[in-house]
Amino acid sequence: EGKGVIVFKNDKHIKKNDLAQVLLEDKHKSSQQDGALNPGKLPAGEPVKLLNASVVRRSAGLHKVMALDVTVRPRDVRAIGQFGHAAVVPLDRQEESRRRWSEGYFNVFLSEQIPVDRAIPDTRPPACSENLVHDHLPTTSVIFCFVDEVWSTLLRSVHSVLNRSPPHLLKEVLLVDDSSTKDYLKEKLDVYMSQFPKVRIIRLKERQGLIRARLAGAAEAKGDVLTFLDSHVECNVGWLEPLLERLYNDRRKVVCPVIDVISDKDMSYVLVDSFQRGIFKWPLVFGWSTLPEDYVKKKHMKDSDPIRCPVMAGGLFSIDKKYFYELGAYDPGLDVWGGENMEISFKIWMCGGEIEIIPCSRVGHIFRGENPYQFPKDRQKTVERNLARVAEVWLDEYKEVFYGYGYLHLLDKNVIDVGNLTAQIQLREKLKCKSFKWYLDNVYPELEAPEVKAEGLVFNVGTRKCLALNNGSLSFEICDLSKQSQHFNYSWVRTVRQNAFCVAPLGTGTGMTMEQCDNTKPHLRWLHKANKVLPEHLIAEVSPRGMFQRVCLEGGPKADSVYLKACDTSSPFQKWQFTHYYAQ
Ligand code: LR7
Ligand code: MN
Repeated sequence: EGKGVIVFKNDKHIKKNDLAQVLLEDKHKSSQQDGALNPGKLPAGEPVKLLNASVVRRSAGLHKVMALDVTVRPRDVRAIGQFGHAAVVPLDRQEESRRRWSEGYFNVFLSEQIPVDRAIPDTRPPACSENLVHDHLPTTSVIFCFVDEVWSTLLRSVHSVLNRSPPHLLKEVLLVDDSSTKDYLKEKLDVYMSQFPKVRIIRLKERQGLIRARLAGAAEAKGDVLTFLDSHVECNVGWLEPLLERLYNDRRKVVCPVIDVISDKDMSYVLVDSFQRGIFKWPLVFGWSTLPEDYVKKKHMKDSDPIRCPVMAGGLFSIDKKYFYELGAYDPGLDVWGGENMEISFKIWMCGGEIEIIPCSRVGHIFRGENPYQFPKDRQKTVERNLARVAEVWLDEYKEVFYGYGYLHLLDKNVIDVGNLTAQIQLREKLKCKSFKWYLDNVYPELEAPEVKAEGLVFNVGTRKCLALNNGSLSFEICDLSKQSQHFNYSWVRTVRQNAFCVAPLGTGTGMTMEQCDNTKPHLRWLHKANKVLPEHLIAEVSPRGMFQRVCLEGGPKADSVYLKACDTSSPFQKWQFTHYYAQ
């Protein structure tokens, strides 16, 4: 008929025209195979429409995931990149393909050659097509935020949603244009998308960054659930229902598809290993990690079972819209890109929710080496500032671990201004969220997160005596573990402290004093690179009369005194060791 066909893989098929009445029956008969279908010939370049299909539900019940895929039998089987295969640049176009790489930091040339609605391999674990879902699932608004996205990948992203989402569950597709500069994303995009009634374009007058762009999209969304996607993805067969099913059963679950890989070089669609979960390492660096084999065995996990994630990657997830707002959405003070995945992950877990990857839901994403758009301010400074906001609001005493791993400079008040955090801190109180320690103990116990770098007695190699704090002044005593006055911490922010007081250098040749600890004061920081085997210096940076100098803490060979002196690598009186050292 020159139109598309909806293929309900396994058991159901419906010929459609533009206003199909899709009748969902309670039980589908497995005898009705899709083998009898003829997808018909479609005019090249014209996407299959699946819109305006109204749904009549005969009764409540359970049905199999509709593996709705008009691309199971694609229009042009000979097109390059079809079926998710690797595409090859012809010899005479290689120069062009190289030249155009930086338009998107992936193979833009090839992306343009492959069909916008190509078929991709069904990468779901086999059990997924047998899983049952409810009829009355919530609807979703799919939100794509983009800035200067490549035309072909933006289109492919939208087509994959339109073609592979059950129409009755897809409320709308919102395209939030974060003030793109490219001409083709203006009128040309409006015209193209006007053929799809479900697609709406929201234009931001000023560049907001992806975080506030998502907030703008969410504010316009009419669906029950918000589904955020990056603008260079391909949703796979049956991707949506398993996500919505999980939320339907528990609205405090926030669910992510498995993120398959679309190669930036040849655009092939590649499935990723099973049992991957989202984690972070210090200082809040996102990564993937395979669940330990014995954990999988102990829990009798199948490759189709949901996987609990300490943090999400950030770009692809579904969340109940009301719940998103109950959680205070994103911190709107986060700028442009980065850190928002940490913020929302900590918020979800610490305030009563859960994050899961649903292996039956698969979405491919082009991973690229660089951002193809400009950052309004310096990229690194933007990300650092976002992370510092997250650390200040959510990490409690563990924020020192974050700063200690390479972000000490952020503590300096005049280096960055993290902005006002009052609203975020109040939100955390209002929601009665649990502590970061609770999160570490319960959600992510595998993370090494000692609160301090070292602690215990501070032993001096030359004198074989230990530091002690008596009546507010530092002295030197025979080591005695039972004396609390001899216990110090070497913190992640490099202070040597006992309770609220920190050892402060006075200057070369002079003694030491104790000062109220204040992480923003660089003069309280000591460099100390020892471990449980090797004692090392305690180095302070002082600037008497404006002259910057590195000096070392020395234990007096004669009197029981400690003082600062020019560093001497051979002097045992300048070598110190704490009783315990933790992961560096
Ligand atoms: O200023 C901007 N405005 C935007 O609208 C910057 C970006 N964007 C859009 C952009 O066009 C894209 O669609 O936001 C989306 C994400 O930007 P990417 O694709 O440049 O980000 P990414 O894939 O490199 O980075 C990941 O981390 C980001 C941190 O802020 C976001 O959370 C991304 O959504 C996230 N992507 C994923 O989770 C996909 C899997 C990557 C992994 C691991
Ligand atoms: Mn991306």
